[in-house]
Amino acid sequence: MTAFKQRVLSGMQPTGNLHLGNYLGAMVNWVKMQETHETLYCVVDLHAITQATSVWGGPATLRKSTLEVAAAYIAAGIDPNRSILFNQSRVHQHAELAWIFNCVARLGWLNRMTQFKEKAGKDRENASVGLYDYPVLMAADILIYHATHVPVGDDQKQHLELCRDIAIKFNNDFSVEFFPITEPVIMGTATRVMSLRDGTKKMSKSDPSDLSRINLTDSADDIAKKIRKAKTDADGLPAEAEGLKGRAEAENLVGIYAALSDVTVADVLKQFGGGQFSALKNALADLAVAKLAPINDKMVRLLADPGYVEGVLVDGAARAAVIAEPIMAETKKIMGFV
Ligand code: AQP
Repeated sequence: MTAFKQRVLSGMQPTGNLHLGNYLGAMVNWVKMQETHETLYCVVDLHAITQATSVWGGPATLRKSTLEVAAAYIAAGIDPNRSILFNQSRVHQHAELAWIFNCVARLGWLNRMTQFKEKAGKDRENASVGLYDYPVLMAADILIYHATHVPVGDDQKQHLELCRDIAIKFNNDFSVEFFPITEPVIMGTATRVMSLRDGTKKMSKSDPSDLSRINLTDSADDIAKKIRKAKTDADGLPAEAEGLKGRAEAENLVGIYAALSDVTVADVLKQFGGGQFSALKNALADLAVAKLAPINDKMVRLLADPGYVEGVLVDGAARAAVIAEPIMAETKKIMGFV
């Protein structure tokens, strides 16, 4: 069995403000993994353009959002000296490997992807081919670095299974052990943060209601307002986690509190169980502001010097390409390209 270097890759789309779901589901783990792994984090701008131009906003917005997401990474604790931080479109091997993987992945595999069905909605015929192909590009993002671990939120589980299927098929087709079988890292108490307005929907950048999510750039007043208005049910908070079953909104608020304070759901219920939601909501608003305000302040300071942020991306892309180029060259050699 080939021993692969422990390497982490993950990314987020520059399609709007990052929110608490992106932060707790993925970024908190990204920061921790810098301690234990070689880490690469990218702003996945090629993924952003898979949606309608009205969603990603066109050239000026793409540029601005890419720098904002990169600034958010740094502000949340990604150290550009320790991690390789870059934007995907600067390293052309992502797109090159994606083409090869298009010829490895099977239509039947892609037809099962639930995120495409959700994002394409009823107007499926009008969705871009890129949106359909999104998981194949994601597999290329990961495997072009031979990444062994990918920290993501729970919603990305199916895409990571596809990435493993592509690696296995490539290795089998060419009788090699070239691509690693990547492990998803889905950890923490908030792997799926739900909308504050509807506990059955995940918190998402594209939800039309801004009240549904806490953005990393929200002011303290906005955060407090959104948490105060968060949907709950008529019962108070239970003393035990069992009592949260079937109560999606209550479970979500308790889970967010647990994740932000780095304690268990049981610990939160020890403190707030038996009481009304208002006590938990007040404490949660204070906690969210305490955690997010320093990130927001740092983002504002970083974005005052966009040249610095862009320089980080340019430097990161050069370092990423040093890893990607030989893996691309070897892939072509294995396949017989002259
Ligand atoms: N609600 C969530 N809870 C936990 N993790 C989440 N992630 C996203 N939403 C939640 C994780 O954040 C990472 C980056 O996601 P992305 O920006 O690439 O795209 P997404 O998953 O499509 O995020 P959104 O907010 O839902 O964007 P839109 O609305 O544009 O589709 C991933 O690791 C994801 O798991």
